[in-house]
Amino acid sequence: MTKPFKRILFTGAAGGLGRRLRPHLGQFADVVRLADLVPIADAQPHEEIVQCDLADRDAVMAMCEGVDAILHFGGVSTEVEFAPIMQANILGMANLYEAVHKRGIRRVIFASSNHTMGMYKTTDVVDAAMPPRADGYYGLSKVFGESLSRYYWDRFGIETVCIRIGYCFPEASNHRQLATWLSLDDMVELLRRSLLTPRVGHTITFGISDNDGKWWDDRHARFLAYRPKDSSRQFTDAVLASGVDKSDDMNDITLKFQGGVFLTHGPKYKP
Ligand code: NAI
Ligand code: 15L
Repeated sequence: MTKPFKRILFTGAAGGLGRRLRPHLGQFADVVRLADLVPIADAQPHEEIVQCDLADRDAVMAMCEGVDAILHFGGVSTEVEFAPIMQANILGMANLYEAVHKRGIRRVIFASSNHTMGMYKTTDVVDAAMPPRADGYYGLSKVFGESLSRYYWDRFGIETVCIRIGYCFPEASNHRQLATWLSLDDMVELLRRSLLTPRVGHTITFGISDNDGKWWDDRHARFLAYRPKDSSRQFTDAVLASGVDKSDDMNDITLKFQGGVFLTHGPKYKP
């Protein structure tokens, strides 16, 4: 069977999502190049393995050789101090797009995050045309990634789908995760639509399943025709029975803002 791409690159392959997505990537390309800062074991016949620090410009250039499309999931994935975020998510993103441009790669799927909008309230409904309101350095680094990829589309015609992933873990176990959950199968489907839709330009889409009480309106990415098959509804009873975050105290910043516990990192919030 002919596959859509000859070779795709997946960065962040040793991470939580990378390990779960790995068995699903072979459908997209003859060769899947898996890259990470840390070693990756057990290459399958269709896989190539590259160890690469995104902050190393020459190594990133080499990592991108012979690649037709990139799924960029590598980097710091949570709120920490600025220095490592700057290296992996800001310098790393700049290195990646420089290589994408020089190597003539036409499309990137970027694992952005809901923390680009973490300072919107949980009573707000956010769409992709609304200004980003990051909740920390991590969210800001993803805003940088979205803007950088926009620049490469406007200036050089390189297409990017930025997926603002909600919470892509096996189970939702609190109210926030019920609103933001994304199943693995829906993630794979969103990647498929992002890779195969003929023209995507620069698109921001929200990576969530068909959950109740969603905070995000995906109207600007409707043309991707992503139809989630799963829903966090399957976890609702267990979350309610657990009694977790029962409070509806809107002075609690982790309930008031979409960023949730990420707001408890870094400098204290001042209204
Ligand atoms: P993770 O932290 O488990 O994996 C990230 C991978 O990136 C790690 O294997 C790490 O070694 C690698 N990495 C870190 N710094 C690097 C560097 N300088 N050079 C090369 N590789 C480096 O994160 P996870 O959960 O797998 O997430 C993957 C991507 O999706 C991340 O970009 C994250 O920000 C994004 N995302 C994930 C969500 C989720 O629900 N899992 C939600 C929103 C966004
Ligand atoms: C993210 O951006 C993180 O990468 C992931 O680990 C989760 O914390 C997720 O957001 C979330 O908002 O729950």
